[in-house]
Amino acid sequence: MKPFTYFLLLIHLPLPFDLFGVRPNIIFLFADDIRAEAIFEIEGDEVSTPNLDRLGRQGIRFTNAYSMGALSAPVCQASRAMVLTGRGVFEQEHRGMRIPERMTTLPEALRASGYQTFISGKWHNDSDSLYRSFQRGGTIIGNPKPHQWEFSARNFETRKGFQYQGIHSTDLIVNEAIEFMDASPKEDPFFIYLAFSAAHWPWEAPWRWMSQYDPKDMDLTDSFRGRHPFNNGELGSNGSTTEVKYIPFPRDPAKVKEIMAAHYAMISHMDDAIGRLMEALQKRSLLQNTIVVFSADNGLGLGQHGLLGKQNIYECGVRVPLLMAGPGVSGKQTSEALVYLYDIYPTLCDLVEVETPESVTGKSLKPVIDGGQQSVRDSLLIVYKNYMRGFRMGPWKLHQYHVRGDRNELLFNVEDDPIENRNLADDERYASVMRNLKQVMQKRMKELGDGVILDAPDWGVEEIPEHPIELEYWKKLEGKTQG
Ligand SMILES: [Ca+2]
Repeated sequence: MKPFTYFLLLIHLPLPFDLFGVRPNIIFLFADDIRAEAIFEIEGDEVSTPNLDRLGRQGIRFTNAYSMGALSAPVCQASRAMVLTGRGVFEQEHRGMRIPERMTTLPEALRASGYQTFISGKWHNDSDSLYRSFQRGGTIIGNPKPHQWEFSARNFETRKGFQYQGIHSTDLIVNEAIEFMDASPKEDPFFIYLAFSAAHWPWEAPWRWMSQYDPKDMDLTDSFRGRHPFNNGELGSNGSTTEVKYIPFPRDPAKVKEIMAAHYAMISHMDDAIGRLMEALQKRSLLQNTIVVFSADNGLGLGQHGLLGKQNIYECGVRVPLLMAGPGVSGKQTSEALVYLYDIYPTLCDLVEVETPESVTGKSLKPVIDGGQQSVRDSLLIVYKNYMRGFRMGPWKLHQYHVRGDRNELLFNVEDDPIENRNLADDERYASVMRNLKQVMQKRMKELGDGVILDAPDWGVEEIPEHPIELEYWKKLEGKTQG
């Protein structure tokens, strides 16, 4: 064979990185509190995200990506632990607060395979796992309070806490990532984990973006309600357990629109910063050899079903944007495969040919990315404390609620009705669908380590106390969490 033909053959075959050169870099952009339909242009409402749209077109978008939920009110902590460990919510310790050494984190696995690992932004888990995972880091942020440009933080390198005052947290962490790219040794691939504070409360962005969104122009979805039809266990005395408790029942549409406008401005500002990061990659000729992942830890209810926040199992709370682009991920793809956030870990390992650690139980999406498979699982279980269980299979989503003896169930066809606006649970035509779903759901629950027995009078489990009592309870038990 002529050397040239041989070369042509080689470039069409996947190359073992160990033998033929450096593995691709990875940038993991992890946003906070962004529901799927706020980002993806096809489903999208009024949020402008040109850079994320472009990335989505270059790679693959997973339109059925979910956080599995949480067994405690700070749902982000469980979600981040799942992403970092590649394990489900029932396979965490301390509800994700602490990541024990026996669970190898994604950055830890990459680091062991020669990656330079870097973090900037939010870390809601323990300190030991943070330093096990990353060699380098910038500003570690808890929740920016009182402002996105003024908050207490920790310097990763000195390990010291300090009072940050400066540019918006979004610009800060993107700048730190660019500085890291310039300082990192060129012979090694890098893994950059950028955990945005956007678009979590406080909802603040520079005026250029705030001025683009007039609260009066915001469209409330058809699923907007003044209050939730029944107690889901997390409504609290004034209607919310979260930072948005200042909009009591019945929700005031004008107030919800104010939050929407600021939240969307924050997303557009983050998109602009991501654009800057992509430009920086291009200028350094790194774009072709970098896998970019974008996702969010959970969604955010903004008046849907009368709910605010993310302590729920509706699509607005648990379905998140997920896109991947770069080497090994060909463009213009959309996948409807049912995906958990904790599948990202084994997927990235497969894409860069790093062996997935045994502690990982997520499923690699590489067969879907390569086009050989349509899906990696037949159904998804979604969890919130011991009050709520959701089950997605085919076009169906079944909700089960148990709050101190009160039971409720809802059924939606989320393919026809993605905002879960038409409850079919009381329609006799769907009685057998519901029975079947519930049966499979119970089976999958057992497989996933869920102790709930749906037919038992008390679900066969103890009630997990309501937030914020619960937070105090866990703090006392475990010591203070970091961030
Ligand atoms: Ca969050």
